[in-house]
Amino acid sequence: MTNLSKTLAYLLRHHPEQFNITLLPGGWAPLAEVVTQLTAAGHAATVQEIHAIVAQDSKNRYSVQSGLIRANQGHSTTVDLQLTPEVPPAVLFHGTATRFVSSIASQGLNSQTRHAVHLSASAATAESVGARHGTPVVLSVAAGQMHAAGHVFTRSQNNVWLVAHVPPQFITFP
Ligand code: HQG
Repeated sequence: MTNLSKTLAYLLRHHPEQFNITLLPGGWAPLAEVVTQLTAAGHAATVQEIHAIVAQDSKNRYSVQSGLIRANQGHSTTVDLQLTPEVPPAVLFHGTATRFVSSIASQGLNSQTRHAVHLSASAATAESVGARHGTPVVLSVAAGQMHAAGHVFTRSQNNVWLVAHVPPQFITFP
């Protein structure tokens, strides 16, 4: 990621207030305002550059529509993404690092600093997520059973499955 795209993620996911921006419902912000505030903060940007970042992002982290932009997921700032609950696949995957496994086995998966636990339909994607933290380990989550037990799942526009918490009894450790 370039510095501008990192700053964009920081603004949209973590600290919009540091750029004098208040996210609208759904986590949206006016694109023109984002460009103005990034530039005012010393991160010179144009609408065209932001469109290019959105289009080229390897993980499809952002959406733009009707002059608004948002991060699809990954927020730590309080946000209601207004996603519609969906029925998840029977099994989803979570990539983590080996050093977190004993804590996860006792507490389950917590959202930590983010607004939700991130799960993926692909074990390979989960492995690369886990590798960001250390030696990766891929956990299987019985999402279908969780859904049947009343846990609410949503799916971001870039296909990340989101849930508030995963109790340990729904996790299979390799
Ligand atoms: C772990 C990236 C101890 C959890 C990725 C993870 C993803 C626990 C870490 C997205 C725990 C949090 C999210 C517990 C959870 N005890 N550790 N009870 N419960 N953990 O970065 O899922 O590049 O906040 O396993 O690709 O790694 O930013 O979450 O290891 O999609 O777009 O606590 O971030 O996308 O780490 O990654 P994170 P994540 P971006």
